[in-house]
Amino acid sequence: MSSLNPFVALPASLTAERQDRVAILRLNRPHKRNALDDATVLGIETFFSALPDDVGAVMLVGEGEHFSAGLDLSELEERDVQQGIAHSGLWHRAFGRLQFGKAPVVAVLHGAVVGGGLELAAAAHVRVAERSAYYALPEGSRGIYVGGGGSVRLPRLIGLSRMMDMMLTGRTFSAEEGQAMGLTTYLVDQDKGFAKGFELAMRIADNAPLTNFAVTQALPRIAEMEPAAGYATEALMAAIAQADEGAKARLKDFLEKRAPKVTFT
Ligand code: 1HE
Repeated sequence: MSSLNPFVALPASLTAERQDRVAILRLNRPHKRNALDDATVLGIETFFSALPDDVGAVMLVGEGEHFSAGLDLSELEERDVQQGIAHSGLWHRAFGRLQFGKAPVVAVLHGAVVGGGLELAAAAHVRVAERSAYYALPEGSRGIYVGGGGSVRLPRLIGLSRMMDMMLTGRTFSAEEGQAMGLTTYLVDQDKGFAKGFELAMRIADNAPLTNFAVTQALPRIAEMEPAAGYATEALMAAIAQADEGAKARLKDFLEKRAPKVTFT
């Protein structure tokens, strides 16, 4: 392990380290169940803004028994409308940096993944759940509303009706239910999440950078386009990716039998 970037100062609630080409960002406020205060959200923005070029993937994990208890409710002071908009904007900026940053992000979820913690997880590109994970949007019962991009990202992940159900009834979904509804794409036993997440992050870091760019930056935008614009953008992205020297070398490796075949395990 080596220090990620000595020039970036992170708040005490976040720690960053590096293993190979994978950067690991850890929510490290377990005594507050990794509740997200302003300093932590700003730190997330700083971390993803300053990611070194040679980092190929990021892992996002939570220290302690829970991934994150969401918004730090003790900071919910009296805000006027203008301040409320600015606060939500801070979250949007930080999670946008994560989603549209330099490297794909694998989130490993366990314990409570609730409110803003679920919004944070939803901004990642791949989600791995341990069996202890559970998901809720308790904003309804707190008299507030999601503010970290949940209205945009969560209906696309789990469907509008499920999100409405979660917010109106305070319903909690289990790790198995989250997996079945597409909130996560890997479900592993307790304490196996880090190893699975790291294995996936290493594989992602090995991809051609242009392909990772296409998947994380172009694909979600193309998916939102009207089909004719989507096909045209896809054609451009495909042509750019395949013209890359790295892609040509990978194809040559396969055709000359040096690259692994697709396997099913
Ligand atoms: C907190 C927070 C928090 C814990 N803000 N301090 N989120 C919620 O409504 C979830 C609120 N939290 C909980 O329901 C529970 O804490 C948990 C289920 C996550 C964990 O339970 P447990 O029994 O392991 O821990 P605990 O005893 O409840 O909490 C330990 C400490 O963390 C305690 O502080 P202490 O000083 O008494 O030790 C708690 O007060 C503190 N803590 N969660 C502040 N969230 C951009 S808008 C997003 C809107 C939202 O995210 S709303 C959802 C808020």
